[in-house]
Amino acid sequence: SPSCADDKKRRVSYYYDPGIAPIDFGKEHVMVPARVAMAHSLVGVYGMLGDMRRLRTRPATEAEIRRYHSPEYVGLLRDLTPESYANNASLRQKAQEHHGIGVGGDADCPAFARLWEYCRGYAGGSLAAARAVVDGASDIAINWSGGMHHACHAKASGFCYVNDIVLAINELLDCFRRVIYVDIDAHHGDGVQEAFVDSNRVMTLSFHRYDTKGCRKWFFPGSGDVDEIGKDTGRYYSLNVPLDAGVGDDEYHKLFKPVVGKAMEVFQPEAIVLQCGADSLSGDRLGGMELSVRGHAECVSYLRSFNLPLLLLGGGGYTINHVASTWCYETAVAIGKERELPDEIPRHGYELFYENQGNKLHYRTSPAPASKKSSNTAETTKGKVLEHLSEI
Ligand code: ZLM
Ligand code: CA
Ligand code: ZN
Repeated sequence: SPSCADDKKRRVSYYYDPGIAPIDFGKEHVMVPARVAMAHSLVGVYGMLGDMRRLRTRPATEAEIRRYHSPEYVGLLRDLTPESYANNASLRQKAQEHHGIGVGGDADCPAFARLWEYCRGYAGGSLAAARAVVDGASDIAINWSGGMHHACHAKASGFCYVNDIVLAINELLDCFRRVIYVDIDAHHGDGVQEAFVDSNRVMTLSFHRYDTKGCRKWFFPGSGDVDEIGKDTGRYYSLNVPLDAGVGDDEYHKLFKPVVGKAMEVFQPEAIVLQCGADSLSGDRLGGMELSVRGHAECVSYLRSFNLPLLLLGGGGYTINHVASTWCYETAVAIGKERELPDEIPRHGYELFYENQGNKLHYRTSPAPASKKSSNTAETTKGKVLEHLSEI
């Protein structure tokens, strides 16, 4: 169980592939893979690379990706390029109609240059991270380029093509009896939930913004109601914590700690996977939530304190300077050096990106105080989730 003063060091592995920097989803697309390069650059300038084992790995193979995705879909990802998409009508039609890729100039999941390389890279990173904790070489393994929680068996969705999380969890299941998956991205972790919906060896627990169905300001992907709890053998092993827009640190942690604490107690996992989507931060272009960097990172500290093998993955995050600040700080939390990071961002080549946050890691947030109504809703939600957990 978690202890407060948690000064014990952890052996940390870290994956970074410089091939991510030039990946471009298209002009003005909100998903900017270069944010991972920015985070890496901060991790370097803060002197943390020497505190971690660097995971050097090959890209995931087609066979590894087929462990979850359909052969047809994997073949399509391999063959899709902007050129084949433009020139091969049957390939294009297959991509659009059956596999969620393309469709319109503002597509969530476009066919961009080096798409296959990108997918193999981030999936390879999450597989290497899983193997690093399986073989006991590391206590914590980090892949900020992973965390693509919406990708399905045969379909791309919400900027995600290959579900590296499902691949990594399957790798963990070869060695651990039970794995808990916690998802703090502002969006519902629907792809991971779907993959393990009938399993009692994987508990999925997503915190996300959720607007009741039929609501005018419906938030993607629209699933993740508190009453979605899994099927058959997996009943009570999929859990969801829907939140209102605007939730800040205090309200978030009134739910996060009791719910995650109870889940750890009743499920007794042997490993933890934490998707650290940074679109739940204050000021994100898409998320509409109000977490501070410390509030977000508190989720990492809390899960770290259970002293179980821990995978830290990335995810969403659309105000890229906030994303990089957060993942840098969370890397420090993993190695136990967060108190040693100066708040002033050192010069490192990307410093201009941080000007509108005053060149501070911990940029200022201004969450509105929680309303009576939203506090009541949160209490009700907490009660329902704890009730589901009491069925285990
Ligand atoms: N339109 N360009 C989170 C995934 C969220 C579906 C409504 C596209 C956007 C968004 C794309 C440049 C994670 C939906 C949105 C506009 C159908 C979503 C390209 C702006 C742009 O300017 C944009 C032309 C684009 C996409 C906004 N898409 C905002 N929200 C969501 C997907 C992924 O964070 O959870 C994990 C990585 N899609 O709401 C539409 C219904 C496409
Ligand atoms: Ca989530
Ligand atoms: Zn998201």
